[in-house]
Amino acid sequence: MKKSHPKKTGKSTQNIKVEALAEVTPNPDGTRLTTNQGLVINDDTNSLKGGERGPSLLEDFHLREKITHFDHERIPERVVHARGAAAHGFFQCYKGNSELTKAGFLTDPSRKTPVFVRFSTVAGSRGSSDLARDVRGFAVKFYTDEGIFDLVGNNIPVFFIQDAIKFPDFIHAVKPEPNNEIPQAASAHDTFYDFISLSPETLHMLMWVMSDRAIPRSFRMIEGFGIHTFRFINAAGKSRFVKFHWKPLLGMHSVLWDEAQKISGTDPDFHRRDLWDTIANGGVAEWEFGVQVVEEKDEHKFDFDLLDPTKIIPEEMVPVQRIGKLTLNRNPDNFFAETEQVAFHPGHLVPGIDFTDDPLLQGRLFSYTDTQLTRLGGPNFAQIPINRPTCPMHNNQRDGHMQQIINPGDASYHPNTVGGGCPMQARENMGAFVSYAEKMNGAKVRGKTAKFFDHFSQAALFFNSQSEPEQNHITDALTFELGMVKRAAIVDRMLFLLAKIDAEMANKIAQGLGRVVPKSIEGRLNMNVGADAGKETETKPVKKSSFTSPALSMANTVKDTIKTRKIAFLAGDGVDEESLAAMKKALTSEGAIVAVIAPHGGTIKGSKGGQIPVDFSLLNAASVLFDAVYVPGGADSVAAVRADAKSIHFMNEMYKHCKAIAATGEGVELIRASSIKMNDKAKGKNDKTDPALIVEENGDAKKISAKFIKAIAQHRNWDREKIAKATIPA
Ligand code: HDE
Repeated sequence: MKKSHPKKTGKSTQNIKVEALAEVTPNPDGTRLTTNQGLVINDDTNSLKGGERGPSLLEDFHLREKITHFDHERIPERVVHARGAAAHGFFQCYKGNSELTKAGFLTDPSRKTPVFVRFSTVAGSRGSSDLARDVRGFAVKFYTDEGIFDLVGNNIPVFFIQDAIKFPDFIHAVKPEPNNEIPQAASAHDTFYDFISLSPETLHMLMWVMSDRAIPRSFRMIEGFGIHTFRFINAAGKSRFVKFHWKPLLGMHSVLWDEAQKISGTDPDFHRRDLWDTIANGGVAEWEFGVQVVEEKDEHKFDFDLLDPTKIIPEEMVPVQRIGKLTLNRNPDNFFAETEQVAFHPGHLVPGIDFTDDPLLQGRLFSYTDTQLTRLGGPNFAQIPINRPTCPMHNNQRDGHMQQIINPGDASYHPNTVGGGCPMQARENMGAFVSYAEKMNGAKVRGKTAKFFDHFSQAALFFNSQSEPEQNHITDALTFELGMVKRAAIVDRMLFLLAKIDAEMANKIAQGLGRVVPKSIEGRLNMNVGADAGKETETKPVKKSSFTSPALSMANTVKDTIKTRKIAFLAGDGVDEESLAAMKKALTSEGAIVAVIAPHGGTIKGSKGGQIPVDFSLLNAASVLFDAVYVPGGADSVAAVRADAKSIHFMNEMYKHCKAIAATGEGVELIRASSIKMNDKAKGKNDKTDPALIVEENGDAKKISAKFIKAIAQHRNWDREKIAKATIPA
């Protein structure tokens, strides 16, 4: 039977049926197996030997070629952002923005610019878990008609440090400790907090990294930021400052730390798989592109310096204008060739966009090419298919390792007459990039302006702008992380600094650690004898501001859709078939994905005699991989599910992680059997009504599906957190 190759089916990895995976033929289109020289191979499984039981022969060129290639299959992993996942798609602007910029891809709404986007964690190795508490890289390669534009950003709008010269120190501090390479993909260790506590400029970003943003539900549900202030230049040569934003159409959502840790065990590829499966199943991941624009004349009107990457421009001060949309709709064909070999660079610009003198950005402009030379083996990495511009490319660069271009002709220099003057320079009005003629004057110094030294105002702004559950999560995260730090002096320095951001938060953390917030940190300032000595603000009181920024809280994000949410149905033989089908229809018609989880794999029998396919057995399933759970009725079904105590654990965890839970008919019994406190007269309990706990003992799924959908769209019912902490076992 003719079977198709898995690449062509585009099937997802988790929702895939076993039959579909079996549809692999080693030779789908009749090609012959050959050596790298094109020689057709007759036997790829036996090496050439001197007799059937004799030694392998050196002469076996096929064996040698195959093994040599294998020996060199790995390249150095990225020194940061090693673990990633990527997808192809396109960008389109909503309208012409020619007043702002002359960049073609932002001024011509009819253009669909191809993009390749790579998401990543920062600290972990290639094989680490997706759910590390970490920043997420959000790097976008635009293949524009004017050349490659890379927007190499993160999901947090500020960075830890203000100057590139500190980057190696910072990364050494956060990476596993050098003597034992522990811990992997975790900031909860001494060297990280040693550095943080001695570098108060890191505190604003620390608040973000301790917030829920660092443990996202999905790459598709994170924001993205260019971080640095860039410039837009229009055709008339007018320059404005600009900050870049990506706003996810599904809103921003996160998991709890307890979940993150468990997902790291049950599915360390959770984010990769989520992106892959969404696209493989015909879905898309979408963001709106936003810009905050500041006129040049307003450069100095803020309390912070626009060149300081540890500061945001609050959206309430300068609104984000949404000017286009990014759609990811195609999975890579080959992880190594595309996701691993893609080389981003913040210096890949197109006319209409330019740099500022942000000292972090300036250092990055050197680093990215430098790292690719080692990582991709030489200067010709721009010729790797994923890195090639889609517009014409001609210059006089020649040779080098792995040169792919056969350049004809005898002129490889400029200026020339031998080659007819080609390739020729172009004028600015012919589409050439010309650097913005920014005025520069100043002494050659190592230093920065006074505004760079306020390290606390925006850290406090971020904390004060969070909802109560978000603030609790930050406090818990810091208590957890500092609880892993062994040296008391480091913890004390941290407590002292955190108290400058919010005294109550610091006291709670201190309490959790069994310590008190110190009143001073003797000796700290003396350590800095450089140009910054005595200028840091950590000993000065922080002005408490009443200004908060609602845009900083995830509580205010989009909560109107259940698209691509994964809903678990717990069912066994004898399940109320009608309710199961009705709930499935209601959820899937809103774009959710339903998975039937049963005591055994294969199929289960419905109450009406139907056969219902099982997606996961209880053995393979874990609550943390789903957004919500529904337990349909059917006495036998519920009894079968309940017979495996994992189902009780499943329900308890769903509740503990504040997810939507629904049950109809006998399904309600499974909730009663768990530790969930229900608004349940039968049990004599009458707790506050929980909008995400939806039970209907005497009705079917149709009665409650609308309520269930609404609860799932809310993502979580955080109000439940305290009661769950007190009542649900770990
Ligand atoms: Fe990077 N960064 N970075 N970075 N960065 C790299 O480049 C570096 C910074 C970011 O998916 C490396 O090709 C320095 C800020 C992303 O391939 C390296 C400094 C932001 C990615 C490098 C920074 C980023 C990288 C490692 C301080 C957000 C992954 C491999 C001066 C705006 C790109 C590579 C991908 C990767 C250096 C700071 C984002 C070593 C020196 C700030 C998303 O060149």
